[in-house]
Amino acid sequence: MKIVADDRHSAHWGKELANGVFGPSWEQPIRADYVDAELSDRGFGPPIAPATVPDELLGNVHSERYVRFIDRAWERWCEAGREESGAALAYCWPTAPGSDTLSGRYAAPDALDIDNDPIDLLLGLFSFAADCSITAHTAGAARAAASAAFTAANILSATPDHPVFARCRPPGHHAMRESFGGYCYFSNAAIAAQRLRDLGAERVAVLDVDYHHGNGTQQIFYDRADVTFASIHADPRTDFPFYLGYADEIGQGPGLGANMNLPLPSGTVFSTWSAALDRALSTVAGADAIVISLGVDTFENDPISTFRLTSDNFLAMGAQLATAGLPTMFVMEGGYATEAIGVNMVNVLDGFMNG
Ligand code: SP5
Ligand code: ZN
Repeated sequence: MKIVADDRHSAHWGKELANGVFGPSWEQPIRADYVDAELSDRGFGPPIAPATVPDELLGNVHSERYVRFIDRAWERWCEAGREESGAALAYCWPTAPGSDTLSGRYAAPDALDIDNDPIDLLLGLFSFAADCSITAHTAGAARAAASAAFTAANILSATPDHPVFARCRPPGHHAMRESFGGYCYFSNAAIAAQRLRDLGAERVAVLDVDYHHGNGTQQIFYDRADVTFASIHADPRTDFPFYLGYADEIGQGPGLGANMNLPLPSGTVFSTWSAALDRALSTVAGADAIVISLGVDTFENDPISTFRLTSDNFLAMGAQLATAGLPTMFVMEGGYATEAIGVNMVNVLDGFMNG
């Protein structure tokens, strides 16, 4: 397996509002260090350095103004005299009943001035959750993660028989077309899927096994038939991101039938989870390539999750994923039991290769 990774993530450590307290995020730099160490210990690598994701691809999967916002947000926050806070967080969102939203007053691509409109207006418009903030080094890290996913897609396209792992940090699957949240800024998996399409794959599948629903990936491809999205996750009635991820979200327009959500209850163990994976695999069958959004926050000791997968279960997960028999790349998503994240993440890759 080929590995794509670099160290530009390391200076990004956001703050999150959790249980009423604004403090260091669960999504911390050491997560990547544990994964890198385990990869090296178990003979994966050495890592390939990413090529730079083109602005055109970022602006296609997201939008030009959103990308500019992510690039400029910290500077705009500092212009407002708030550097000492350490993290830029929204406080007012366009969600109150009757508010104009991105589909209304601000929908036109040039309806906003990213360099002059109030930073609080922009933060509210371009985010959906207070678990996610922007620091001095967020844009650089998010661009590096997107670049790793982009590069992994390039490699997979050139050598489809060789699986690739993009060790992305920050993660991406919650990032929507024009909205950050859930520790995610750019949709790494969507960038990889779009890149695979651009390089000639006619149908791409994204399979999301993170504990949380991949609301961003779903939204980006919701009306498209060329990218199938399937996700196994905690019931959004009980878990983040709460408002998307229900089983009746099946795509729309040309994409009708190309979106599958498999929400599972709190306390789910691997036998149940694995049966859901069989259903997901049946819908991605026939794709030309598959992008797996690999979060290991389904682990029994994850501090923010309730599923009960064991470290051994991740080996079996990898072996089961391999039964799809498709050109496969992985992008790293969540997992917050930091000392176990390396073993759990690499167990999936090991099970995929050797299971
Ligand atoms: C990529 C990814 O996995 N993002 C997850 C973002 C979840 N953020 C909200 C976490 C709230 C956790 N509260 C649970 C308290 C359990 N004691
Ligand atoms: Zn997650």
